[in-house]
Amino acid sequence: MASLRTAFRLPGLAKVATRQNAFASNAIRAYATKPQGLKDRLRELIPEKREEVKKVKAEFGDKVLGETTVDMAYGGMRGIKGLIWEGSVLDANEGIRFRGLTIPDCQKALPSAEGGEEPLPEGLFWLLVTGEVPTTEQVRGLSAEWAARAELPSFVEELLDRCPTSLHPMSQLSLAVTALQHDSQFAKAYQEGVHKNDYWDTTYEDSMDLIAKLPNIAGRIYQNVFKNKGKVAAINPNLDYSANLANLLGFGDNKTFVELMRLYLTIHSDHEGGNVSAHTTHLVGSALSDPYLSFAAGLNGLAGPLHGLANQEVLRWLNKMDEELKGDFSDQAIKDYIWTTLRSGQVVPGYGHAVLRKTDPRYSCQREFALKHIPKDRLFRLVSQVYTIAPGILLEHGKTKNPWPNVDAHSGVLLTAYGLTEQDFYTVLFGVSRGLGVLSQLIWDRALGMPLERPKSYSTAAIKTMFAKK
Ligand code: HAX
Repeated sequence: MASLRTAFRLPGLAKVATRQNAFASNAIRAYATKPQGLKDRLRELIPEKREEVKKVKAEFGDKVLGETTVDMAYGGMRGIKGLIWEGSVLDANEGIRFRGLTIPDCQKALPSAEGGEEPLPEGLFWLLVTGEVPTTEQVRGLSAEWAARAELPSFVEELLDRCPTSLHPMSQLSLAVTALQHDSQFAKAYQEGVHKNDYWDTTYEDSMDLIAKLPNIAGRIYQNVFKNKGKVAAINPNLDYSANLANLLGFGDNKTFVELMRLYLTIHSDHEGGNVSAHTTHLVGSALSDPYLSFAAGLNGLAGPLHGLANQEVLRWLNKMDEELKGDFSDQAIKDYIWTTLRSGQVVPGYGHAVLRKTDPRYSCQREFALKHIPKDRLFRLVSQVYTIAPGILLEHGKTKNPWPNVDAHSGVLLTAYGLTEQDFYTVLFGVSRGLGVLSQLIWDRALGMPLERPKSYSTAAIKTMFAKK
């Protein structure tokens, strides 16, 4: 782990990181009484990073990143290189790297809970914010800090309690996050005339508050909608973020489910900057909308069936297959079912990706988890069988650029195996995790003075005028 820590620091930060290590044990021991540990580290990093970006812009500012074709403009801007995102990079064949670390690297390097094996999402957040692998003590400190910030204002609890149970859980999540804007420190500081150099400070505070409150929101939605307004457990300050979330959902006694939550919240957090939820949060934040408004916008994008809602759609599709095939899971029956989906003009949910061209490593690590913990689960075996069949059919169908499964093809099966069978809730868990990625970037957006985002658009008439004669 020590070598990974050394190997994967942000470029240009090695000196500070070494200094950090030198005083780490004292600083970290003091963490319990000094809950600003991560913020202190961030405060040290920001001037260096500002300097680095200034130099990069001065040296490479006029270099060309790529060209834009008319097809790209009509084609959802696929592949246009026009965003800066610090926390993660997605490679078409390899998949995601968080600050240089693959998912298996994170599983090895990031601290786990006592008695657990999976990485703690607190560690991933620290890594995303600082570019450094945190110590176990730093991660424990973050768990404690989030627990201390977790309480919801009573009007947000009431708002959720008044929602009809027929309102989709993602709409309720977005509503609650928007309502939390009432207490935004960023919005208040802006009204009071804060200097732009200090925007990052209240963005950090809002982001930490918001992340801390997400489990309470998710737990309340789950209990209200699916458990007939069941009692929501209290946050336990001695537990980590995922264990508290599992408790709030009512699955805290199941150690493997808690481990699943730790893995789930880690791998769903960040997927570079261009995906809908990440880009939307970043875009809305660029108008200096505060973190609550920015993240609520991102959640509204995550709630689309081509993005995060695909995890719900996968389970519906599998259950419908189960129902229609009446237990006949022969390869031929599954092939026919997939072809029926395609011929009716629908997508095979959980398959394909705008960037990836191989099996999503987030799928693979969930498959590993299933092979370890639920190898004989009926639905898992069905998902595994679909994995051997669907790519071939999608290739034969000839449209999809990537016939391989993405993260959403697997997550619902694991949740179902542990009793969390309410598919409409799945994207809420994705949303809790996504907060870690997009809010860590939002802090850097404000620290680096990222400006208002405003790409150029053209009408079809303008395109014709530009190129018709050429
Ligand atoms: N089933 C059927 N057709 C598919 C397909 C699938 N799984 N994936 C792509 N296609 C189709 C597209 O609809 C498109 O058809 P048209 O030319 O008729 O418009 C064609 O293949 C080319 O699409 P593409 O370039 O391969 O894919 P895109 O970059 O346009 O879209 C999507 C990427 C993920 C949206 C797409 O693969 C899809 O709809 N997949 C199913 C839904 C899904 O699983 N979404 C979750 C993605 C991961 C994620 O964001 N999680 O949150």
